[in-house]
Amino acid sequence: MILALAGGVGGAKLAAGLARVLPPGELLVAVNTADDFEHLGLHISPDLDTVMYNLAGCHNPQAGWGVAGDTWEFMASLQKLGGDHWFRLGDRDLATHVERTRRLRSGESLTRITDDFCQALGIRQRVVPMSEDAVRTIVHTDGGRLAFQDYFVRLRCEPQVVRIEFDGAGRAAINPALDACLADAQLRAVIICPSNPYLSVAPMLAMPGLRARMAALGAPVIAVSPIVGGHAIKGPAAKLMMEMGVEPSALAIARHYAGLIDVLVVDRVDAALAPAVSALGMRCLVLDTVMRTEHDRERLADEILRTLAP
Ligand code: FO1
Repeated sequence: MILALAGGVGGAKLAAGLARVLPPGELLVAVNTADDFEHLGLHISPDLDTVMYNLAGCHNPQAGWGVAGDTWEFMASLQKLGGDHWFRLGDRDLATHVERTRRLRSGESLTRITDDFCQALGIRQRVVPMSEDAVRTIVHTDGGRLAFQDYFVRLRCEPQVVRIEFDGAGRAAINPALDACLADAQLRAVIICPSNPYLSVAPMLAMPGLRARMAALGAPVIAVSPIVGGHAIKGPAAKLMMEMGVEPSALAIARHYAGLIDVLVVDRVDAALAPAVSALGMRCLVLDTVMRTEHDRERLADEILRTLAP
């Protein structure tokens, strides 16, 4: 069994690669839900959907989020009516949010709904929200306190970040499937996908017990650096690090995860950092980590899995 922790586009890409190389019953993808929010009366779970669409192979490859070939008639009509149009919901994607919201309101769990959506999309691996409890990322910036999607999408990550809060994380119960996976004697590794460590992975690790359980595992915890050559592959990770006084580098990612991970996967361009990463008490694995093509995702997943004991 392999447990992957994912959030955002980088996480979804590696999760999709793992799904291609592992037997379906041997992968659990636990997904960040701290980016979730209520918008236009709908419950939006961006990271769950990004993982789901990537595993189903129907993701929009340009944006990374949303559905391939989607149309924007709903958004255009909404804009005409003077409605909020800063968060773009494609016509096909909209069906996911409407149906999820309807089922949540009728009392079904996000886990159950996600299971059913995955089945409907032909996904054979298990994808679960990190928790059923609401955890919400609040970004404290030079412009004040912002809900995550206001910071990320509406303001395009422009405000300077002072600190990040995960409202509700301290009271959130780990998803029972994630809990069971961590207790499973067959667990071969936990892979922290190349998701933003501060925005996508940190909310998961802020849930009581998760970090300690991972640090105490017999199985290796492997993280893939989302910083390559001092830059984030996608998104605001490098900008955020600078604003928080950290020089963006794969070594800074190693320091960030020190005490939790056994292995850090860095890109070949960062090979020179390997001795400094190892000096932090973890193994440094140097691979091609940039996933431009579907083949890259599969190859990276395969190379990581090959390093595990049989
Ligand atoms: N990201 C954007 O930058 N702009 C959008 O308009 C946008 C809409 C959107 C709709 C549905 C969805 O599932 C994701 C969407 N995202 C959009 C991506 C998303 O907000 C972020 O990538 C994640 O929350 C960060 O991981």
